[in-house]
Amino acid sequence: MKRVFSGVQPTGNIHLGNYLGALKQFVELQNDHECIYCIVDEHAITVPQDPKELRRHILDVAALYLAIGIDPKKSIIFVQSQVSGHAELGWVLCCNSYTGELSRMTQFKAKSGGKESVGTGLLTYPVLMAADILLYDTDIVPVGNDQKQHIELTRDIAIRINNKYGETFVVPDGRFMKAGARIMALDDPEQKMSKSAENIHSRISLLDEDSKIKKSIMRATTDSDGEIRFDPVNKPGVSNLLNIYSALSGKTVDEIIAGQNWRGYGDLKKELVAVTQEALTPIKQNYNEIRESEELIRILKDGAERANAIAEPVMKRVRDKFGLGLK
Ligand code: ATP
Ligand code: LTN
Repeated sequence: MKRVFSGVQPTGNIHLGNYLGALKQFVELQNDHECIYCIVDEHAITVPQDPKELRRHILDVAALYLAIGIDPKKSIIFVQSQVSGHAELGWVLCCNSYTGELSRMTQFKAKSGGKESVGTGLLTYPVLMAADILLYDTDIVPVGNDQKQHIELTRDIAIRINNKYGETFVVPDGRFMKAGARIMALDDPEQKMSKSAENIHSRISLLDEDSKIKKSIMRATTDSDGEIRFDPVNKPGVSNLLNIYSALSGKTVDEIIAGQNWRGYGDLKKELVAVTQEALTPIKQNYNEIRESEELIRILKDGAERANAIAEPVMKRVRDKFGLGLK
């Protein structure tokens, strides 16, 4: 069985972009792959976090993992900082990466742009991500399109070390959804839907009430020609709505357009509201049952043990290849 690894930051507001780009794949993959899903709290602290909130968000994401259908009997779910190999391997990889390649990363440029001082963690963020992946001899990494560059970097670092020290790491592949890989902000379809955007109507969070879902979709930015057509360059707003519809319903964009006698964007938006509400209702119900249960902590502790059992032999291999420590 091929091994799958992915991670989500515990930074609140998990949204439709996260779900359709990444989380939905997590569920699909668990039947015929060995899956490891991480809550990457060490990535979250690359920007300032309130400690109490961070702890809360870790459990929020864990509960969401379960609520969308990740089954802890099939998949490992755990918190990054509970397995020390991530930070340890992160350091080894830092010593084998270059400031030049890291400062070229789009996400780094976006997050550091315009700031007077930039934390080192923001620069080395993708190296820690590479460590997450390589620590488990991962074959497949399901993520959204925005992580493509980081997966490439992970591959480059793995190949570089394999060439220099002999076969050390499995070189992983990214896995991207057809329809959901890049969901755009509802209020500005030139930007990706993001947790941190100020306008709450730019995104739909997985736990949003039906009334909020309706409001956000009905006021989504479109254009003035009134034609329902998939054309991301000239009609990014409408194309984004079609994309979300397609990813949620499993229908192709052509099927959606041909399936009804649409009378305008209002019609499309109303249908999308219904499809979204229907998809999120069971997730919200599951979430509320799971979030307060004692079981959650037990699952995460058990997950960390199972993850560590896979990570430790890989770390030993790395120490041996690099001549670290004692034999
Ligand atoms: P955000 O940009 O919303 O703050 P993020 O990318 O910083 O999110 P994560 O929570 O770690 O942080 O992302 C989890 C997963 O969601 C990643 O695989 C990422 O590629 C994916 N993802 C994030 N935004 C989108 C989007 N708009 N469309 C599709 N996938 C996305
Ligand atoms: N960088 C990712 C989150 C992330 C991740 C990972 C994804 C951290 N470690 C390992 C896949 C595999 C993000 O910002 N979305």
